[in-house]
Amino acid sequence: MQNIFDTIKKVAIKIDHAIKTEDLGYSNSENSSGEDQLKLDVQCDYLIEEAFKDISEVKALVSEEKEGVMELHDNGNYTICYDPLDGSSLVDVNLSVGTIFGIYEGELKGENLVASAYVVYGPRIELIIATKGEKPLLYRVNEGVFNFISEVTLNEKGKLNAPGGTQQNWATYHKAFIDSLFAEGYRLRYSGGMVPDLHQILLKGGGLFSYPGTTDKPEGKLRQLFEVIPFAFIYEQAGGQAIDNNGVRLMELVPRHPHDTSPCFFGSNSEIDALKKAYGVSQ
Ligand code: AHM
Ligand code: MG
Repeated sequence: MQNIFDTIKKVAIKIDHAIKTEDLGYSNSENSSGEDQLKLDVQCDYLIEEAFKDISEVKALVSEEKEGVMELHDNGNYTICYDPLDGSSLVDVNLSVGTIFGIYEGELKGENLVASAYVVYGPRIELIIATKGEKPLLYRVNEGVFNFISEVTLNEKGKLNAPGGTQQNWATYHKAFIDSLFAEGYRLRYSGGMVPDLHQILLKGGGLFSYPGTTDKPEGKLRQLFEVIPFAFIYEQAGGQAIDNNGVRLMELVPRHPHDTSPCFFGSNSEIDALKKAYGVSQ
């Protein structure tokens, strides 16, 4: 596994360089979710594929930017599911973006995720790595090297509210709940990139990030294998919770297709407990 984390560190530096130097135009292709791919999405996907292809522990790769599973080494133990450049449409306005990795052993489902990691490309490059039974670890790049900074722990209750999805398409009970948080004094913190938005809540001690099912997207937008499950693992390891609209732990998700999505809510305990109450789902 260390080999995989070292590879993530190396490729993160290359992706950061690509973000800073590559063409920001569209490619001539769509990804599996029907979204136009930027040249940068395709380039970052290629950098990750190249970085992992000779690592014998890696059985297969599944990417947000590829249709199917890319088999690598028959005897490898791990399948790495990744979103090469989450929030890539924010690069042209110079906001932070990220890369997300979920490392699975066996069948691709939440309970088989054994580690996850994400990189934030912002004013600085930061990396969070989470493994079973341990608090997530924060690293920051200094002169091309990732240095360990600290463990990350969520407080029981936070102050930030990051409400995703188009409000016009929210359910009334969801809008009422989000409004109640603001009425209680929560502050809006939402950039439109789940990596920096979830990173901010994690490092500032807590709050709520939501991307609900909406009338136009009843199953939400965020993808289970590369986005939802890896972050659910990190939030739980940090002492928080991550659930779907039925109050079920996102770690229990079993995707039927690599690109399946799910409504998702990540936060510290107080906000997630309040959300369960508002949604009328069990505690
Ligand atoms: P992407 O993987 O195509 O970049 O999409 C994921 C991003 C998330 O980072 C963010 O939370 C969400 O899409 C925002 O989407 P929207 O603005 O469509 O609500
Ligand atoms: Mg994404």
